[in-house]
Amino acid sequence: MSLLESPTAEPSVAAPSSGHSHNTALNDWVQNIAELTRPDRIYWVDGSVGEWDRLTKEMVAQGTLIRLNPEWRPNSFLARSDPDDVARVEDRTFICSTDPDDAGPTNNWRDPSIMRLELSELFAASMRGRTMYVIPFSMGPLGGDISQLGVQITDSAYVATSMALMTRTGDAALELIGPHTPWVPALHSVGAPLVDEDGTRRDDVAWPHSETKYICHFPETREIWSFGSGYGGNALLGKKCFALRIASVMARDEGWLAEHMLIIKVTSPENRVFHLAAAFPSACGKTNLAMLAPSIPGWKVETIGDDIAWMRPGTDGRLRAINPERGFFGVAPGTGESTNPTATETIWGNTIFTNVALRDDGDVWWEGLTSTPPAHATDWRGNDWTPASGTVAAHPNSRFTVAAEQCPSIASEWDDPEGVVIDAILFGGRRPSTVPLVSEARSWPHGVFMGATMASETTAAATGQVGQLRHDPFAMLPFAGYNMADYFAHWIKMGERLGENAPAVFSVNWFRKDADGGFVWPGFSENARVIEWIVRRLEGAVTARRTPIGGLPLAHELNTEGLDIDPQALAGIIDVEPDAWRRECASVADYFGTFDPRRFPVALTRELERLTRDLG
Ligand code: GTP
Ligand code: SPV
Ligand code: MN
Repeated sequence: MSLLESPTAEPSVAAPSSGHSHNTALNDWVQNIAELTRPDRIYWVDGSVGEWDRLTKEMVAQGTLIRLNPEWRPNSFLARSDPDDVARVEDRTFICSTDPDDAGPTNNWRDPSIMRLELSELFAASMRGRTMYVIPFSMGPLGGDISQLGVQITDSAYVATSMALMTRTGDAALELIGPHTPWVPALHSVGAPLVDEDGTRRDDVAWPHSETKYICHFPETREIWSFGSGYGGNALLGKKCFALRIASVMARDEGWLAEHMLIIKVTSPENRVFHLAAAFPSACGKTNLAMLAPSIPGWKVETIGDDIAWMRPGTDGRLRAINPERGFFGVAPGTGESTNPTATETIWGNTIFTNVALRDDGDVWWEGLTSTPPAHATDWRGNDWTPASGTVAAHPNSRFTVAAEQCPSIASEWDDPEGVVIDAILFGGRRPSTVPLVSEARSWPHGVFMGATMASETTAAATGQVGQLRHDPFAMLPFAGYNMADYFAHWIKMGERLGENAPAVFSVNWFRKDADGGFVWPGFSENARVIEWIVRRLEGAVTARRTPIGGLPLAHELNTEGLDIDPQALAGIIDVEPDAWRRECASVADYFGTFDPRRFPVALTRELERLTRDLG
């Protein structure tokens, strides 16, 4: 049966393949949402290959997807979004806790009962003429102790197929939701009904969305309501909404961590294995580091996750991490043979591309994929494009969506429900000045200070100005589901609980610029040299020069063999500039002052006092 076949007047609640859930609350929720949103039909996603084929065919017929030339890119598709729906909308993202102080000064807050009313009005009849997809999913390996279950309702087939790549969806997840199993309801509508109040039917467009957008989280009842956008983190609700905003609240309550971090497995030339987690803000290099192909001989990096880490102390008292996702939603521009060959291999096929350019031969292209652009292409808006056009061919936040299994560097442990033991945590952002290439925290509270004082230049991953330096603590500014001061306190507490077993903490910065505005550090595969120094520190094999800001490498202990970098330039990025750091302290003091002192951990105030004093 065609999914978008002839409409019926009343929603039919018969599930085509999977039948209903064993969970009454889930069945009731689906029924209630159908009554509210009034879709033409309800479809329970089963997660089968046949379903993928059917849905993608439907979307090609509808104009939402363009099938790429299978010779170059089998079973792959291009979607072009509406130009007004291209990234996360932070100013439309809300934490709806009863007490506004529980959302804190870094989040937008709405009263939950008022928001619920407003959303109910927006969602009323919002799916008329459309299919309502019910997507059971697991964040994390199916049945794992650290994993969590959710169900997304959406009226977008693009979202349904993307969820199938990004999470473990379908019957297998549905089966795990027993009569008393907790699950997170995640409701999504693009907010573009095909039938009006008066019954007038209109044709669908390639990328339906609404001018009115709301990405709402109810931390106390663990619910997500997202309206009006079909793009990325706004719409794939397992990702930022669940795995970060809602999960961070669960983690606070239950004593674990839900973080905006990649996870890698590093094997040294001596065959010793280490696992690192790293928090960098959006579009600041997580996918690149997660898929690092080291430039230095003997080192191996394997991928466990590229965006989110859930970390919990294990029975042995050590911190264990899983990647709750099943795929990558990676930034396309800047991803190419020279920067991230592993990613270009990963996306050989079975990939959904969004807002990249279309080559005349039916393959995709974006800035940085190849050094020579195609002579002619169709840009992300669907217009003719040539290198002389003076515009970008791919949107700066264009993305690829692909299953993690396709990544040639995926670690065998990536699917292990027990997770991996984390040896070190890295914090980094785009800092053109001040912050050195790498430094080591002297203690857990100092490491939490490094995370809390992170700042980074904004990127195209969110709507708004690009290139503005802003505080982005733990790379979680847009993703913490509760008061950031409480979040800092939770990190301090986790360190107390982990004690001796707490991972080491480092700050890294690939983005220092010289006077001409060029990057000082070559980055990408050369970042392996910094990883080597970090691992050698874990082994106690190299020295960290003690400075007020933390432990810095000695130039001769950083492996620069075969590296083309001016020694003086390198010395400049592994040093402390006292004046710049004094200004940093002033900015951090102002920033810390924005939090409620009753919630703000005194350990961080002490760290700032110590740094200020030590700088003299
Ligand atoms: P989200 O998926 O948005 O959370 O971001 P991410 O951190 O995974 O972003 P990603 O790794 O895709 O970042 C891509 C951008 O970072 C591209 O513009 C890259 O060129 C740039 N980038 C990544 N690594 C480096 C590096 O080592 N040096 C420099 N200069 N740029 C880098
Ligand atoms: C980010 O912005 O950090 C992303 C992309 O990972 S999105 O899923 O759109 O939030
Ligand atoms: Mn991200």
